[in-house]
Amino acid sequence: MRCWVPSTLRRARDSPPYLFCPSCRLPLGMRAPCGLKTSMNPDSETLLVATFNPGKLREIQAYLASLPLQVAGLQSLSDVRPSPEDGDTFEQNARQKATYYSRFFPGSTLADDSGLAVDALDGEPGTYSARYVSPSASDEQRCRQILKRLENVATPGRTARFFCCLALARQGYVIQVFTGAIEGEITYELRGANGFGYDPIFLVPRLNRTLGELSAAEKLDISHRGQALRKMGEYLRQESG
Ligand code: ITT
Repeated sequence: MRCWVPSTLRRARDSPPYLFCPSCRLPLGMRAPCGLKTSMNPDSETLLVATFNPGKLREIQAYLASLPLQVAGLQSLSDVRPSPEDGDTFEQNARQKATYYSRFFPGSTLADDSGLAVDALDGEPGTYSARYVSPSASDEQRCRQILKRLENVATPGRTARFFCCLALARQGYVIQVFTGAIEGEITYELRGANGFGYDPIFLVPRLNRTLGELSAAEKLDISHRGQALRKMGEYLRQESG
């Protein structure tokens, strides 16, 4: 099997004393396809997934499990305050978060900014999706508020889409961004207990199921985040080639 280590990750270890697995040539400390796992300090070979949202984290981790990377969460950065997030677009916010956290982490940093845009609400909640209703509101309260505001809107007018922008950064610089979007409709009631956020009110018309009624794998296959993650995976593969 051909080993690959994204050159975006490789750059930081151009200088010694980095050691490589004698079998697959991956830098020691990575989860190597050859099966050899070492305990060398993995920090510079680890991808930091910079999100406080457990739902996002689960989905990103599920995808990253297929890549030869070690993954760290924000809990590995002690005493770092949350990133500011005051951009006007998903891309600006993703770049801002990735840049900010990457200054505190020796490896690469991945940030996700995403949200729901409802056409009948002029694109709301958009970049305010996580703070909609109030910062302390529950996912269910946010979903119910959307349903309430669409009370008088019939189905052709209930179109909506999820956006996701992923930004990959290193030492304060964005390396690349990846985007994904999925079209759907807002339901009339909450349906399904899977996923997170607005999934129970987001209907995928061709499946006649909400994202909350899909399994994690089914959602990842079609979702805004799944699309962006696959673009990132492809980019990392090409970079390593
Ligand atoms: P981080 O900034 O720490 O990553 P956050 O939840 O604050 O976490 P965002 O600012 O990107 O992240 O807000 C995204 C919100 O959009 C999220 O809280 C959900 O309410 C919603 N959202 C994003 N992706 C979603 C998905 O796949 N399914 C359902 N809701 C989603």
